[in-house]
Order: sequence, then structure tokens, then C-alpha cells
Amino acid sequence: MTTAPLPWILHLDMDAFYASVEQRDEPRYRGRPVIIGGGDRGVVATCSYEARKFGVRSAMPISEARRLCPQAIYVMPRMAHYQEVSQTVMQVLHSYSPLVEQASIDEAYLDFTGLELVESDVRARAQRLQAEVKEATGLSCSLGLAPVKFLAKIASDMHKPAGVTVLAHHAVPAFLARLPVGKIPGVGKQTGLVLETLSVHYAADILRYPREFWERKLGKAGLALYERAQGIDPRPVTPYTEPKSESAENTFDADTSDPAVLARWLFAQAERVGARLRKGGRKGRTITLKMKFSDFTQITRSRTLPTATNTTRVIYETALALLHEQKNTQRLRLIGLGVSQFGEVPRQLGFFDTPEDPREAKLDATLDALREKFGPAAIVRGRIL
Ligand code: TTP
Ligand code: MG
Repeated sequence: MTTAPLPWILHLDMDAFYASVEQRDEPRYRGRPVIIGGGDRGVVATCSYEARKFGVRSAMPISEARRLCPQAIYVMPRMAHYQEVSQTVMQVLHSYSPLVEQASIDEAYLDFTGLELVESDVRARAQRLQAEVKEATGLSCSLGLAPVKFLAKIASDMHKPAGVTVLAHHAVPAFLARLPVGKIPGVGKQTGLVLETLSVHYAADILRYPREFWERKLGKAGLALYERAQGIDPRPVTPYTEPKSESAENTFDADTSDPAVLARWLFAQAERVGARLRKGGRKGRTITLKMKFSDFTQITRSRTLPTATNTTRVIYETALALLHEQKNTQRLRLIGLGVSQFGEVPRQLGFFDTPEDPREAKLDATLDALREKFGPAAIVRGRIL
């Protein structure tokens, strides 16, 4: 007789993510309270564990953090950099399960079902994964393993930092009997108050009232809560599927056929699309130009390049060439461009192929970083027109 493998979901959450990256990159920050935040919103994004001892927390105003911990090192977030580190983490995860769902910049769910059948084995596999993340990034993470998603997420938080917490199937009922309802993801302040007035303190207490009661009281959220109280979470691990193209378009205030105006819009769009591609670490081979005329008719024209690109200049120049080839004299009400055909393996360059210009890539990276820091309006690159 064969039995179905036990479901196992792993949840990974990086420890003090942004702060750990900064401590990794700057030895002087290690072992010290580091607070990441500032800028327009003036709130703490996160802080190192050393700073948490002083009561500093995410989403706290920087001014309050300064009062609690004036000696801390305050660092502005470097989002593009954290995104890159995040990508490296996700790459490691993909070698541990065919089903990986990135849930935020520093969290992911993996389906471990069927990969191991015994508890000690899933733990060993999780520990290997943790060590490999450390090796690839120099950073520590915490892992939770449980039969379903919400329990895995709770588990990963139980022994932070650098913890691996396994919640075995047979231990779930006892765990729910002692799990404070506030720990169930989705139970916020408001639901918390409702539960309190009903003297529902632990997850299992929810079952004192019937399903219909919760549905009446909290609607869909009530039904989900009733399921969670029984350790049920039907949500599967859903791998993210990348968009198949990236595009931008603009409709003009007044229709135009002025080549300089059209070129300027294409440039701004290439900049936007290029930045999005670079942020996602993607490149595409096909550039498409879209034109909508005064009479609302529309055409698209595409060109496929020998190698995939995410360079602003290449996207722009290709779209501009397509525009010029149209020898269009009609007025346009909309212009747009897109990049598609992502992700094929880089092939050998042919004799006539142009490789990506490293100087262009460097310029793009610099401008991306500046925009990340000062907002999209901050930079208008030295006009190339
Ligand atoms: P979290 O995983 O919630 O926090 P963390 O990784 O810093 O610390 P922990 O060890 O407790 O997991 O969030 C991940 C990152 O998201 C965090 O490093 C910074 C960012 N973030 C914000 O910008 N604002 C916020 O309010 C929160 C909670 C996180
Ligand atoms: Mg985290």
C-alpha cells in the first residue's frame, strides 16, 4: 500500500534584512545598533538586533528611534541593492524545490511535500538550505516548516534569528491550543478586539463557536479563521510567473507628429521600461513600437535584436529607428514601446552582433540608484537628442 506523502511547507524570512545587508557590507556597523530609514516618510524600515534591545521597531518615526537610541548608526535604505540580494536568495531557493513563492523582498514559501517523508529529514534539508543562503549572501535567515502555509510562517518567527523551527503534523493540535489568536496572520487590531470580547484567546478557542457564527460575525475572514483554528490553510505555494513583456505608453494632451516630441516621449518610456527590467534582472530581445493615430487607428512595429537587452539606450534607439522607418506624417494621439521575449539563454555573438555596451550598463545602474534614492523625477539624463 502506498500512502500520499505528508505535506510540508517551508517559510523563509531573512533576519533584520536591510540592516543585515548594511552590516555585511560595512564592517564598522557590525555588532552595533544600525537603523535603516529616513527619507520622505521619516520612519524606521528596520533595525539590527542590537538596536531592537533599545525598543526600536519597524514603522516607528525616526525621531522616536533617535530618542530611544541616539548612539545608533542611521543609514538610508538602498532598495536596488536589497532587491539584488533578494534575487540571490531566491536563486538558492529554486535549487531546493520546484515550487517557490516569493512573498516579499525577504520572505518565500517552498513546497517541500514529497521531497522528504520524515521530520528529521525535512529539518536536515532546511538546515542545508539555510547554510547555502548564508554562503551565497553572507546573511542569516530563519526557517519554519509545517504542514500548511500559515503555520510555517508562524514557525519561522519562533526562533529568530537563525532559527529552524519544525512543527510536526502530530504536534499541530497541541500547538493550536496554545497559539494566541494574535499570532494568526491576518488577525489585526480590529479582529483582535472582537475576539477579546468573545474571550477567544487561543486559536483552538475559535472552535467553541460554530462556523456559521464566524461567517456572520466576520464574513470571509471569519470562515478563514475557523479553518486556521483547525490547522487548515488551503492556499497552495504559487510560484510567481514573470510578466511576458514590459511596456509604457503615453497619450498626448494634443495630437502631434513632431519627431522631436515623439522622440522625447520614447526616451522617457525607454528609461521607465529599462529601469523596470533592470530591477527585475530581466532582458528582452524584441522591441515593439506602438502608434495610435488621430483617427484612433493603431499599428505596432517590432524588431528582434540579436541579443537580449535592458539598456535604456538600446531600447530607445531601436524604437526610434522603428519610428523613423514609418516615415509617418499623420498626427499621433498615443505613442508607446515595449520589450518582450525575455530570458532566453545568452548565445554566442555573431560577427555582426553588437554586444551590450558595458558603459551604458554602468550609466543605467548609476541612474537607477539615484532614482531609487531621490525619486523618479530627480534625474533627467543629459539629453541625448
Ligand atoms: P521583516 O521581515 O518584517 O523584518 P526584518 O527582516 O528586518 O527583521 P526580522 O528578523 O524580524 O524578520 O521585513 C523585511 C524588510 O522589509 C525589512 O528589513 C525592511 C522592510 N520593512 C519596511 O521597510 N517597513 C516595515 O514596516 C517592515 C515591517 C519591513
Ligand atoms: Mg525578515
